[in-house]
Amino acid sequence: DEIGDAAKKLGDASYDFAKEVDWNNGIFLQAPGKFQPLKALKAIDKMIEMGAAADPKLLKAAAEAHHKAIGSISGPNGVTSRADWDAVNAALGRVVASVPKAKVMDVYNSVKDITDPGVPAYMKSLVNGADAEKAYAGFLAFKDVVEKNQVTAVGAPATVPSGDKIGVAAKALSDASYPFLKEVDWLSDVYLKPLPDTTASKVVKAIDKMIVMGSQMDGNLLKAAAQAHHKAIGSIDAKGVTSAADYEAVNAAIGRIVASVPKATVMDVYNAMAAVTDGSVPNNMFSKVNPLDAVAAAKGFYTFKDVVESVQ
Ligand code: CLA
Ligand code: PID
Ligand code: PID
Ligand code: PID
Ligand code: PID
Ligand code: PID
Ligand code: PID
Repeated sequence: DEIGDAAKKLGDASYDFAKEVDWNNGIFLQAPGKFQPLKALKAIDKMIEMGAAADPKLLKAAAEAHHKAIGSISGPNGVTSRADWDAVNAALGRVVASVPKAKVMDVYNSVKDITDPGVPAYMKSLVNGADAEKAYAGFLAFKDVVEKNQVTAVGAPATVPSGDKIGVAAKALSDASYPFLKEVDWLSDVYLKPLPDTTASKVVKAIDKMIVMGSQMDGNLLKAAAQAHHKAIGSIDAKGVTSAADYEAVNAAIGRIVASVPKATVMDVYNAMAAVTDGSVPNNMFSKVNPLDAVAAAKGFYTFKDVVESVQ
């Protein structure tokens, strides 16, 4: 297709730059400017809306392309192969073309709102400047091809199941865990701290397991889960906590996407995350809330998972 052909040209223009970026740099975990969690959540919300509007088949293909690209990472900078670089660009171009232009510009503008204007120039200073310019020129040409192939209207929303076993179980889970949820500090910057005693190349392998799980999920249910998160963001209070009803809808939606993949795929994520997460991390989270409420939430979760497993 046209976007695939354009991605090859984009690769010619941008792979030198890709090789020069230090993808393992811990700096990418930092906020791109002042830490403003509620404004950052707005930007994430725009991405969630764009994801919810995207064609599920093309999202799945993009996740598969990322998984393949992680498999060809080499060298100290963590760069993928030229062929996989092109395949990721093509896949993302197709995802972008599957949503109306305004959805994409909403993401761009909201990310710009939380980005210090000095950040792009600083990023450029870490690579060969001429190669960055060449890559950007390639991107500008690529985006014209994407725009030419872009849809003008959002597709149908997801169909949301109701009255299913997971929906019923989500009510009990949410009742058991909402007190705990309200005690978590959602506006903390602790979630942007590096995980102790691990490396970017190890973490990317754990993220790869999530990408694989995402690529196997039912596309309609994933879209529904994104919609539920968008709605939940709309009901947060000053501390970032969503309403009890929206929390319940999120739990139900996540339970359904978990049930849509095999158990082993879920356990691969759990085991890979456990391998890069030092025990001090959950202990630290636990120390900041009422322990009885956390234990009640955990108990609710272990009951919920049996229902999920029963329809998995
Ligand atoms: Mg989420 C999970 C935040 C958008 C899909 N997500 C998580 C949690 C974290 C989070 C709270 C990971 C850390 C953890 O396990 O803590 N998500 C989060 C934010 C946003 C977001 C802030 C931004 C809007 N997510 C989002 C979107 C999607 C997902 C758009 C796609 C639709 N997310 C998704 C999945 C999963 C998460 C599939 C998980 O499996 C993971 C998770 O929650 O695993 C348990 C602990 C979790 C909480 C504090 C949340 C309440 C959880 C339960 C139900 C009760 C608590 C049990 C216990 C006390 C702690 C867990 C024990 C552990 C051994 C499992
Ligand atoms: C400017 C001035 C003009 C010239 C110009 C110009 C530049 C415009 C630009 C630009 C626009 C632009 C847009 C970019 C957009 C990037 C969007 C990224 C989206 C990320 C998402 C992430 C996610 C996920 C995902 C799916 C999940 C949800 C999420 C489901 C259902 C200024 C040059 C024209 C770069 C969507 C993918 C996993 C949140 O206009 O004079 O330069 O760049 O998890 O959804 O699972
Ligand atoms: C524009 C203007 C509007 C019209 C419009 C428009 C277009 C927007 C577009 C577009 C946005 C867009 C985004 C694209 C992004 C491509 C990103 C590619 C990333 C590839 C990576 C590969 C890799 C890896 C990997 C992980 C490794 C690092 C790597 C570690 C730690 C402008 C049309 C709406 C195409 C990251 C995955 C293996 C490098 O908005 O008027 O057209 O395209 O190895 O990580 O090792
Ligand atoms: C300039 C002037 C214009 C021309 C121009 C220009 C240049 C702009 C530039 C540039 C922008 C730019 C941006 C870059 C962005 C790279 C982003 C990389 C992200 C990598 C990540 C990696 C990671 C992980 C991971 C998970 C870990 C955390 C991490 C945990 C818990 C100035 C040329 C347009 C290069 C996210 C995935 C392993 C961090 O605008 O005239 O030149 O470059 O380890 O999670 O550990
Ligand atoms: C233990 C011991 C036994 C008792 C036991 C026990 C506990 C097991 C547990 C547990 C397992 C477990 C699993 C959990 C899994 C969480 C999985 C999260 C996945 C996140 C994803 C994120 C993403 C996306 C997304 C879609 C995108 C891709 C991504 C597309 C196409 C130890 C109690 C049984 C918590 C997939 C969603 C946006 C990457 O076994 O004695 O306690 O928890 O962006 O895909 O867009
Ligand atoms: C298990 C054992 C295997 C069988 C199995 C199994 C099950 C795994 C499961 C499962 C995993 C799982 C995960 C669930 C996660 C739910 C997470 C809910 C999160 C809700 C949030 C709500 C909110 C917001 C929001 C953003 C705000 C904060 C909030 C800020 C900055 C165990 C079946 C495979 C259910 C985060 C979105 C508005 C709080 O593996 O043998 O069954 O379920 O307001 O952000 O303010
Ligand atoms: C313990 C012992 C067992 C019993 C047990 C137990 C407890 C475990 C616990 C617990 C685990 C736990 C985990 C918690 C996790 C919370 C995760 C929250 C994530 C929030 C995010 C928010 C954000 C943003 C956002 C984007 C911004 C950055 C942020 C930028 C660029 C010990 C009870 C099982 C609570 C990610 C989205 C706005 C950070 O196991 O016997 O008790 O709690 O602002 O992006 O700024």
